[in-house]
Amino acid sequence: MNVNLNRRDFLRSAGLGAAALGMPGMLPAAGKGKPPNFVIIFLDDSGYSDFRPFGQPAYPTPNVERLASQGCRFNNFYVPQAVCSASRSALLSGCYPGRTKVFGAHPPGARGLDPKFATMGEVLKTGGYRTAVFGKWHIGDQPDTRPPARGFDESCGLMYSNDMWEFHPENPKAYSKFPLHFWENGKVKIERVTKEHQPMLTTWYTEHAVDFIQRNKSNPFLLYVPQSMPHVPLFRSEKFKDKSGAGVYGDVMMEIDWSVGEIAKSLKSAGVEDRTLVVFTSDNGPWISYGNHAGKTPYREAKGTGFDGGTRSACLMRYPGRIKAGSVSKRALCSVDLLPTIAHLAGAALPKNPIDGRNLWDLISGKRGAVNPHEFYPFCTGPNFEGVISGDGRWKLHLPHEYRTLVEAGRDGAAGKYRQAAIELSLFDMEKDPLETTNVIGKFPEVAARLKGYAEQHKREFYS
Ligand SMILES: [Ca+2]
Repeated sequence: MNVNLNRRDFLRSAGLGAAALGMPGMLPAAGKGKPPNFVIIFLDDSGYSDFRPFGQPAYPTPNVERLASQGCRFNNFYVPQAVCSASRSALLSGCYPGRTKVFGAHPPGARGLDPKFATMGEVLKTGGYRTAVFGKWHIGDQPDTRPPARGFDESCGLMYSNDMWEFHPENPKAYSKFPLHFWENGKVKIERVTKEHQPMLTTWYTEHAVDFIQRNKSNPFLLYVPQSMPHVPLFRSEKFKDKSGAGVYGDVMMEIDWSVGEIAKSLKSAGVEDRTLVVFTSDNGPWISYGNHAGKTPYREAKGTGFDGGTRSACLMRYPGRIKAGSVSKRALCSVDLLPTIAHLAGAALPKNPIDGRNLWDLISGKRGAVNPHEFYPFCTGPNFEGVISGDGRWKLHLPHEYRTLVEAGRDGAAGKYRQAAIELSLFDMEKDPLETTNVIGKFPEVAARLKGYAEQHKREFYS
């Protein structure tokens, strides 16, 4: 067999593609039993240190801790851009922002991810899965780009960020033109989301998730829960009001932790816990401009930059019997890899369009000797390509670029102030210097040259 054949080519050449067979889900990679379920809990703007065991926040997060003790904690998980729409479309399409041209955070009414790029929902539906998204979509707000058109059987939530409404702290006039709708299955359920509705978002998404699991225990499913929180404006329901003793942010995180626990309980009571891969992570780092309404990261800078404070997210994966309980991985991986990895586990055919992610199941499951097949991962902010990280996570090269850095944080829901700063061509040794403080380009010119070559290749392919 030609070793250059990818899985899709192989399935096609062997006449075994699920779609070609017309018999979905016939090739579970597990090789035995029913194909696995997938639950992806994707937070919005949560900081790397917001949950134990990644940090030591001043509020309890027992359910996330339990998930960590039952699965693997990935310390070097990256998103290719630390902004909402770009990060979500990378997760759901397996493609870098440079390929899809989904950059930044899209305003209400935006087209979003071009339907020529298949979503994880479409991939798994072809594989015979039931699919649902309960939460914040933000990769398209047109009839052909909302969840029902993009491979999700069931959906509810917001089409964009919960601050894109009449009370936006910096731009209320622009956003008040668009009432913030709450959608359910392709229809507007709440015409204008108010301050009375926002506190219920986490609860509503959770209730839908729990119900979806119970109704789908006998067939394979994909459940995507992109929580609106802890994106500002922060809201929590009555049951968590003043519960944390650590302010509104602490209450919000306790409610998200509760949601994780409810979903875990539902998987257990449905009897599907052992054949479900649960992924828990965030679309990007904390929005530190909001001060006491933002999370925390130990890394440099934060949301909206190409530094690790923006692009490195705390990530947990649990798959009993397949991923070692209580393990820790320092291997680099990226959100674009989840689509092909999940397709592999489901025995579903990859999209027809080219993708950038790779099946990393060997690396994720801790197989001895597994290597990351990526030579590099690119990172960008908005439409600006900013550099690459080596596939082993050791080295990070910043091309010269500008970035925003905090001058003064806001408080209690008010935004703070940024200024523009600039970084020259810089190489960081991420093992010795994960905080990106010391440019070692003079010491490792050959490493820098190799990474610069990758960066030029990526730039030629997607940004010229
Ligand atoms: Ca976000």
